[in-house]
Amino acid sequence: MRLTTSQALIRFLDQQYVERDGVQHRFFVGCFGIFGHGNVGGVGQALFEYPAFTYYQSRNEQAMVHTAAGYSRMKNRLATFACTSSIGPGATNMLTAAAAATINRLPVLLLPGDIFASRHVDPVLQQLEFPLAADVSVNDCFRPVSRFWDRINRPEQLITSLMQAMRVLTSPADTGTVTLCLPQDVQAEAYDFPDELFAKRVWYIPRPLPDSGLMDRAVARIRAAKRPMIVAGGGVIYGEATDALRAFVHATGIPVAETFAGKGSLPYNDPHQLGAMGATGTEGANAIAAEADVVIGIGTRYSDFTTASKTAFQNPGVSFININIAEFDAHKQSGLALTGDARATLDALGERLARYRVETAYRERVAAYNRSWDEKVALAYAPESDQQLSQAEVIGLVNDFATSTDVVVCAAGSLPGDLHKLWRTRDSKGFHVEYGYSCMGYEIAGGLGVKMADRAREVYVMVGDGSYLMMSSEIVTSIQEDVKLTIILINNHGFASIGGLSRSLGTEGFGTQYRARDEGSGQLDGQLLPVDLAANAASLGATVIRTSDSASFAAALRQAKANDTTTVIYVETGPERKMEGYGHAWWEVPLAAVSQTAGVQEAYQRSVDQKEKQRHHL
Ligand SMILES: Cc1ncc(C[n+]2csc(CCOP(=O)(O)OP(=O)(O)O)c2C)c(N)n1
Ligand SMILES: [Mg+2]
Repeated sequence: MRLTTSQALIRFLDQQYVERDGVQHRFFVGCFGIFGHGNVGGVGQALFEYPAFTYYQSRNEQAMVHTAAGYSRMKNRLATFACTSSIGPGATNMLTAAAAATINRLPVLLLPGDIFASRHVDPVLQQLEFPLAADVSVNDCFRPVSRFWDRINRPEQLITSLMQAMRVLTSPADTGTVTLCLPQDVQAEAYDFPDELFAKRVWYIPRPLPDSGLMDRAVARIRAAKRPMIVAGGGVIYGEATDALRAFVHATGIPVAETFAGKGSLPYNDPHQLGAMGATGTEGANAIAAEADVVIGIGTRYSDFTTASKTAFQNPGVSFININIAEFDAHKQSGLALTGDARATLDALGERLARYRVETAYRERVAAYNRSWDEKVALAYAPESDQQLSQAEVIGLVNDFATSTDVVVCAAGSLPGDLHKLWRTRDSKGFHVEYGYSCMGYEIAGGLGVKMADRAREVYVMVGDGSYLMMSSEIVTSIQEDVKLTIILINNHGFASIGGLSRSLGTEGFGTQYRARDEGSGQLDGQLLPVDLAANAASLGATVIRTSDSASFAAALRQAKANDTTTVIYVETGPERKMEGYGHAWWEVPLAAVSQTAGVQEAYQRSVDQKEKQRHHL
């Protein structure tokens, strides 16, 4: 079939399916894009001529990739979008979100335009010339943030490259950002492509089991354990292993603590549920982790927030068993690596562990932690005064109002830690906090993808003023596509999270408030900036409700639910009523070894003490 590179590409994408557990899913639901000279006559023309493959417009290339990632996370990686950009800035705008998708192990297909393969007109508008090597363009920046990268310099290269692209995108172990750079001239060049390229193709997603000998060892180790615990990561949810996990913990009594991506693996009120793990962890999770003799990590990357910067697991004899589809992660913490599918492995382990059960006293202690934590949550939710709301009260109001299947979306600032601790998650897809890259700007763009993936759920995007100012543009896309979001915009006049961090390091919140430059001091410590974010949101087309206290906030939630377009609930929160850290809830950030400030010197000494607790787990 004689087609341009771009036409062949779009036809191919339209025919890709994945199959897991006997169910097929269309893998690409369409293509997001912003056109420029680097793609308008290529991929743009192909989309124009092939409307069955839906084109979606975005305001910002970074945002559209976040939307694709949010969508694929909500679909447990069984579907995603392609994203087309022009060359140069349109392409590099996608870099941040490309890294975010790869870190979060989410499939997205990027199609950045690239400089002319012919080189005849170099330097084309927006080309960065690299004097030492003529085959380098800004798109080479995508290499370290992609799980597969190629540049299609001849139309027929597409044939082999697409097969690798699909293998990686649909591989639970290898998935992440796939980048196919498309030189702008090659996009429009024709070739006689084989018909088979355009036949329906189903990529089978297997559920492989780990090596049987390793399973024997894992079973022996768990049977000998007195204080085993599970750290549930995103892999439990993406692998749809939550029912298997519940059956496993109910049979064995082994408790569960959850990472950010793993929150929702068990309902918040399951008696085996210890809640959030690590630096933002609950009292119970961190107390049990400190004593655990065997830690079973399932689908987790063991980020520093999870391990409390390697201080969480203090039992001198602690060892790790890691169930992970990616060998890379399965070996972390020197773990016994059960490389395999989370669900299949849990089922098989459960069978082999028949009649194993942790001691009753241990179970009861875990159940007591579960109950006492929920009392702390209730206290945090309860209004402290009828003055300004605190962030915890806002979280409580949203959680109390949301139904069990509604979704909270967040990414950066002080909200993720508070949500990790305080959100009562009742459904495995109810907690969507991007905390692999903690990328300010993900919230609204990612939330758009979440809602596109499941329109039956209300999606509550919780976003700070700092993140909102970085990327609120996708409110416009939500109006354009009639994809309703409820956005809770929390204004605390700057970077409260980093302000708190800065104070804890002795640097007094320097540079973290949105204040004018003061003529006297010459610093940014003057008046609060006269920015009206509510008016800003209204100007983008959202319905905006300004709230000031719990009654007006609760009323706004009801009104937002009745609305059928994107609604922004604006609230200013008061000085932080901070949740304290529990147990080994440390997070390592570097501290100045030399300083004139007493606060910095004291903080440095505290960090030296903490560092003594860091372990290598060899
Ligand atoms: C793109 C990006 N830049 C910088 C940071 C570092 N950072 C983390 S939280 C934060 C402040 C977020 O401010 P806001 O959204 O208002 O939330 P708050 O801290 O006030 O809760 C910053 C600057 C980041 N995570 N992402
Ligand atoms: Mg803020």
